[in-house]
Amino acid sequence: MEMTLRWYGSEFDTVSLKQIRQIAGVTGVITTLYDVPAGEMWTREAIRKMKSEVSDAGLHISGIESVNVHEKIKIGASDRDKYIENYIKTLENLGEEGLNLVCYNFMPVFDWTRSELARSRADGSTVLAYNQEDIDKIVPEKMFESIAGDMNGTVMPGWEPERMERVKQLFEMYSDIDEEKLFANLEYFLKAIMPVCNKYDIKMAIHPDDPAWSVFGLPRIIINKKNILRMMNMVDDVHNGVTFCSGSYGTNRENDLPDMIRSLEGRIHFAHVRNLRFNSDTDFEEAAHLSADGSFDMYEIMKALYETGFDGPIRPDHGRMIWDEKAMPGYGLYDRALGASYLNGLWEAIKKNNKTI
Ligand SMILES: [Mn+2]
Repeated sequence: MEMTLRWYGSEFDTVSLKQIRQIAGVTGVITTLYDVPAGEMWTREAIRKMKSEVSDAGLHISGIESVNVHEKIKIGASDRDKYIENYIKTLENLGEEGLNLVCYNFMPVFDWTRSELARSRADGSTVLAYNQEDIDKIVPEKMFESIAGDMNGTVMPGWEPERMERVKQLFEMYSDIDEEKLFANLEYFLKAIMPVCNKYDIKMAIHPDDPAWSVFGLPRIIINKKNILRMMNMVDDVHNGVTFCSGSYGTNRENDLPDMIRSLEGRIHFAHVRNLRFNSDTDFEEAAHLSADGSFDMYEIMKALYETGFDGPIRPDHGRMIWDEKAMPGYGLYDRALGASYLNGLWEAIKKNNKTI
């Protein structure tokens, strides 16, 4: 296991590499070329520049999150091959540069959905939150406007203004796409990229849908154990793997997180570990990483990862906004640093316990 932090690049992130370097036990970053639109090829020059900036700061790139999949690939449009070709070239360039972990998602239109980006908690911190009744009142095309005021002046991943301008059109594109079609389009995409993944040993790690159910009537497939195992069997190659995100799978309380981890042994290449606090079945907020602050048993999650031999990068996922920090919601320095330290502590204890048995 390697502890990492997500970093959006010096142009976009409020957190610096220097700060990340000072979190004990964090040795790598998970990053991306944030300004390259989905569907365009990543050049070797741009990848090399990103790599050297990170290594100059005494860190290294542990994985890419994300190389976004163009909507035409997800809907299976007649011109999807052109976008898949660009994706393959991007993977080839990443492979040539020695980067071989790629997180991506296959969620229609919205990367993730929350009803609030800055809900106040009793201790004065703010967190991202989800309330189904509030979401049901939102018109999708107005989603961006409804949350824009809480972004602290940052650009939110998955909520780029260009994308939001096209929301209506995107919804129309998905009008005849159901879960089966989405599965078929994912299979087509995976089969097309597996040869380059095998050549460069690139581990693809699909991120679950967040929340893990259909939102605004759009199909969602990466939501539970049954579906993720279906996907693993559909293209049975170790390079077709998973980003295990506890906070996303955990939105559905029927998902038994440690059991899911055990059922995916060998196929989890990357882990996002965070906690949620449920206030009711239809309302949750992103808690501190500590088990006691939320609804998950973080020890059992880390233990399942340990016991299945997980050896990829982990990152504390979203954190609370604390100590008056102004940052991209969920991606401040302070609470993620606390999360990394806590998860490292759990891991050390589990590891040492295992040795004495
Ligand atoms: Mn995640």
